[in-house]
Amino acid sequence: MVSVRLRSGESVVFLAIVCFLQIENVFSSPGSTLNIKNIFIGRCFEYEELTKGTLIEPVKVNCTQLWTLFSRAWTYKDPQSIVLSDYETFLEAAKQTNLPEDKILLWSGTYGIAHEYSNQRKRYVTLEDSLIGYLVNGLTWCGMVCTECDGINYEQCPDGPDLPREAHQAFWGGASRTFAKSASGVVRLILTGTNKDRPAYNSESFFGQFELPSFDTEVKLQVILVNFLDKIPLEHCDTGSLVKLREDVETRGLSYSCTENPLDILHLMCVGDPSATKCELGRLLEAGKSKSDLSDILSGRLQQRTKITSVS
Ligand code: N1C
Repeated sequence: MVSVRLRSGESVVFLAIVCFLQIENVFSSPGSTLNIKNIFIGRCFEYEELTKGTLIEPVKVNCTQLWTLFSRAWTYKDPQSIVLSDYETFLEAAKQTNLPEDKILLWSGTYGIAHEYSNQRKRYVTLEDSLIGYLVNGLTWCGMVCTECDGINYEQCPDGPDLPREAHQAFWGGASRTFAKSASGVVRLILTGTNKDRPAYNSESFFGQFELPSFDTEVKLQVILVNFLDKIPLEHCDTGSLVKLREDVETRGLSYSCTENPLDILHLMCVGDPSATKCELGRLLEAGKSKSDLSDILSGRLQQRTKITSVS
């Protein structure tokens, strides 16, 4: 405890600062999501319905039992003390071993575009599209040691940097490892070379630490390097951290390939921002294409023409 002696004017200022800091603290690290139990169990029942007509095989699980296993990992516990093995029983019970071959999509630093691309399990399947990820995606949870409560801290949960590394990584580390172990065939990984604050590949990321080391040796890793519209590409498939990724993948005996802004991803981004210079109209203009090319785009014949051009 810190004791500070203050004159009366100063004490008002001091109190104001303390109040401000406390409000800041509460807002910067919220407590567990209210009604987390109901949300979890509701999502679990909903998952059976959501996955109909998608790449996911029908799922039959005991939702209340899954909540019991999940909550047992962290309720009535100090969040600092949680380790990956605490979640193992839950992960084992909730894992899907029949995930579709060639359809797993991983991401690192590219959550948004990866989920647009996966299209709610219709095109690809991300961890958040699998049962384990879906149940808790976007939720906050942490426990507290208490006798007269439900063992859940709804006031405040420590931020990642306030936790020991193992506690911080416990859930998503275990979930990522479980997911990667079930992946087979071609596995896609979306990275970005346009973020000035982080390299495209970081061996300390969840991907680097938990997914890459967990792949079956038959897995073929296909990197999709996304250069976001109107951002300067800082890395390319054969430069920067992508070189290290290739080495790390090949050292594990896995096959590796990398493509930069493939057309399907580019078109997806252009849907949200059609006037960006990297979008088709801008690209054609930049390439000095004629006005008739532009009218082809408008009449929907672009793709056909592009295919013909690339063959000839
Ligand atoms: O550290 P990252 O990326 O490489 O982790 C992403 C990687 C994905 O392929 C996922 O399968 O690991 C899996 N994963 C999640 O699915 C996930 N959902 C939410 C890892 N982390 C996940 N989160 C939160 O995002 C988690 O709290 C962690 O801190 C970030 C990781 O994001 P990143 O650095 O962009």
